[in-house]
Amino acid sequence: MSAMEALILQLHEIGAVKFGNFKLKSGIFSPVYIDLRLIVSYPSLLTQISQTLISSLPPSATFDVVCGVPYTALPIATVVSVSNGIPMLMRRKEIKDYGTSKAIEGIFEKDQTCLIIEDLVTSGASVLETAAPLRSVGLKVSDAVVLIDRQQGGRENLAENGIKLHSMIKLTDMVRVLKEKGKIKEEDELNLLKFLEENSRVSVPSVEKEKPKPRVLGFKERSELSKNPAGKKLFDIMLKKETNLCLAADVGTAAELLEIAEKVGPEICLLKTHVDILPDFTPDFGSKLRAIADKHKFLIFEDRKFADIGNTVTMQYEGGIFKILEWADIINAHIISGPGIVEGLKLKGMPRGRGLLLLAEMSSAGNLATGDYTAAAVKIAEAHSDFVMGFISVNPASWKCGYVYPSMIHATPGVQMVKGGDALGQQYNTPHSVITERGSDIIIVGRGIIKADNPAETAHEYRVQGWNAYLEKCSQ
Ligand code: S5P
Repeated sequence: MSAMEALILQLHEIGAVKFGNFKLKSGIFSPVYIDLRLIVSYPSLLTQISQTLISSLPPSATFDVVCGVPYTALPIATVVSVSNGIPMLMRRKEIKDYGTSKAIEGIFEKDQTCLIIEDLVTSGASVLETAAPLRSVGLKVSDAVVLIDRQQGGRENLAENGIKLHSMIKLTDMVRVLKEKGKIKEEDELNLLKFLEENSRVSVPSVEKEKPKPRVLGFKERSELSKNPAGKKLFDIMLKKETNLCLAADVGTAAELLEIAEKVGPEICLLKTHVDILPDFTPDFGSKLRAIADKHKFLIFEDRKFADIGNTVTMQYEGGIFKILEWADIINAHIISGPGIVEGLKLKGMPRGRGLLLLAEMSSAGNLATGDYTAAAVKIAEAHSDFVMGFISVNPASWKCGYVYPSMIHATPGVQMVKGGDALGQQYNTPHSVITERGSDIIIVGRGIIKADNPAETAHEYRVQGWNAYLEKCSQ
């Protein structure tokens, strides 16, 4: 008895192949039903299948990595990988909308070739669904190997997409062997041959073809969607002034701050302060800055990074020396203490038309605002979208981008003309990359402008780069 015949008999014995009248996913009735999920319960069979799969490949099918089609072929691919020492990749069926959002997990290099491993092929749609994300990350896919080919068009559909299908067992061979060994009746064999004749080409369902990309909404449409007055105002200012530049005015004194606000004011939509670094802060600082902001039409953002419980932040927001509530249009907060912090700040800020940015991500190396933490910030923002106007974020495209949450504004710190960092963990990206690749809305620039010989001129350059990147994104 050949190895293939022995394998067919074993599959039949464990109940992985059944004859009768079965309704398939596509709605059609089939005289045979194949369920290969069972093989995980038979380790020696799983090993045998994995070894035969690889040894049945022709020498022309060369590859560097293997990838199983989720889910049934994952254990097969794992055994192939482990027993042959070939690195494996995994394709995520559900892509996380936070963290790295990778569709392909594992290490590979561009232009490496990946062999797709599948348990059963009908139309080939599942293989194509796995080939698409592999190809989109730069891998080559030219061959797929399958345990059973149902001979219903998969081979042809895959060939049309540049993938050669290698099958260990064809359905007709399986039926012939089972008939010869007395496992099925002649009637079963005839039924199956008739079925295959009538269903020789199952087409790839159209839903599996590429979906159109969502359109990027402009600031005008997004302003209409914003539920927060400060958020709406900021969208409108950006559009009117044609700037998405925020100056991080981290200068040494209040006097210097008011001076730079006056000079750079025409270039910016937002001015960000850290009032607790100003040794000459006086109670009239807020009204002086407010006057400059009104003159040059920008909003004021106090980067206070509130982090305490709800009750404490209400006092920190309106009281103390700084009386932030009086003069800052926008504040920000960490979510480490939970949603109570937003409720506390909202209590004070909402009646004054203020807005809150949540720190969903940070720009500094090794920060902990990633993954589940970022996702939690999004949840809290959704629950308070009347007060939360957006996020401090670094790579929003990897979790939620403008067209997913068009009402939310994304403002990104860590921006300079060249990529790099400082000695204390700050990490810089360029204006173009922040707005286009990372999917943000506003560039927050500090030392890139304030340490320049001519801050006003330099701010103008950042403004042009940031705005052009926004226009480029909208035209895509
Ligand atoms: O993750 C963050 C969040 C903020 S608000 N990383 C940051 O750098 N910031 C602030 O952005 C930081 O406090 C500083 O005011 C500014 C960046 O300044 P720069 O000089 O590095 O451009």
